[in-house]
Amino acid sequence: MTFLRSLATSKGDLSSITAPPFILSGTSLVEYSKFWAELPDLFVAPTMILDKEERAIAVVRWFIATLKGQYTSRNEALGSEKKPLNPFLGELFLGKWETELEGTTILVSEQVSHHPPVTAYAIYNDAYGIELQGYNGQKASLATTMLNVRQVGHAVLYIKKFDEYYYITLPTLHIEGLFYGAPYVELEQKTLIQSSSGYCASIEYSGKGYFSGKKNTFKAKLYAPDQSSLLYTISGQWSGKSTIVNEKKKSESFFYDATEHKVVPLIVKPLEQQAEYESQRAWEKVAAAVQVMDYDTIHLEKSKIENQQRELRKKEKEEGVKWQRRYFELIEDEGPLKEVAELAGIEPDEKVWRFTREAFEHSPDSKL
Ligand code: HCR
Repeated sequence: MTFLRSLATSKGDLSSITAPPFILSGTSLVEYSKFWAELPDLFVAPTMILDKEERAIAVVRWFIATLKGQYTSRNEALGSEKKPLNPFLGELFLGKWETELEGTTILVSEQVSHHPPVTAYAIYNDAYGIELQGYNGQKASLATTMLNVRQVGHAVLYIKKFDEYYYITLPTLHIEGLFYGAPYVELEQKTLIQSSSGYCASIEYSGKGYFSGKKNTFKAKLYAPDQSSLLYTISGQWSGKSTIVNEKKKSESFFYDATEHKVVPLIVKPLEQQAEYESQRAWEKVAAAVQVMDYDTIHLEKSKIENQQRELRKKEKEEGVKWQRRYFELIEDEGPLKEVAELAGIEPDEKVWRFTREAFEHSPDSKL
């Protein structure tokens, strides 16, 4: 009852929901940025493709491949969707992927706002000259049987060799199964991936039934610059198999199989080497209590962190200072990205969070 009441009164702020212990996760939301690059081979693949159209397809393939981790991995590993820990302001999650062919891919994820919650991230691989950065927050509303979640923010993929940007919007989602205590995510509406080269992909999502009767289905259309013609239609399940149709040749071929691709685990420093503001170290005691469903300890340890944060905010107020974000800054976007967003008719955010790579590289945090 407390859970249902807290859902009804959450006023769009997911962090205010009090979930029962079996729905709690010991993982902070700041960790979720890793899902963008758990498949480093697909992440760097577009950098090796000279043809713009083929490159745009490779970007769509990478994007589709990220969805399984982002939206179904808790269900697969833990049996249902879970409520992540609410990151505190300044919380960091750092790590790297080391793979034989792709080399090092680095992840920097930071909680840049607490009210409303916003996480910013940067992921880059210098050997291949590719970088993804973005930020996201969530606005929720309760419908009769489900929780609707609209994502705020966007991601930007940059390929250095071609000086090419891809502006990526985030899907809306809803959480079903709440009243049976077995929540799961379904994606809805669409994602746009607009390239500075002009190519644009529109990816529509549907749950069970609408496109094919199968869960987690999507239909993506890749358009030529200026939306002059439809080049490809890609469809199938983002958590399973999909195919691509070349609309000129009317030929169909294999696109992606999410069940075949193995994720590469992110390497995170051992807890004792992490700074106290790093996510896994900061939440260590809460995460351990979540494991054994010890609700009193969860509550006690969470309160310690929350009180510490309250004290910090109070002190800042008294001293008339503002919390300095570590590696991201909120700027007015006057650069090329604004034009890329406008190409797809996307209203760009007035101010955007952008990575300050120099600050990160000059800090001890960059020793991963
Ligand atoms: C909605 C959600 C928190 C936000 C999670 C986001 C949107 C975060 C950014 C990632 O890139 C993508 C992503 C994936 C998750 O599926 C999504 C979470 C699913 C559930 C969680 C709610 C806050 C949980 C509410 C409590 C439930 C179980 C009632």
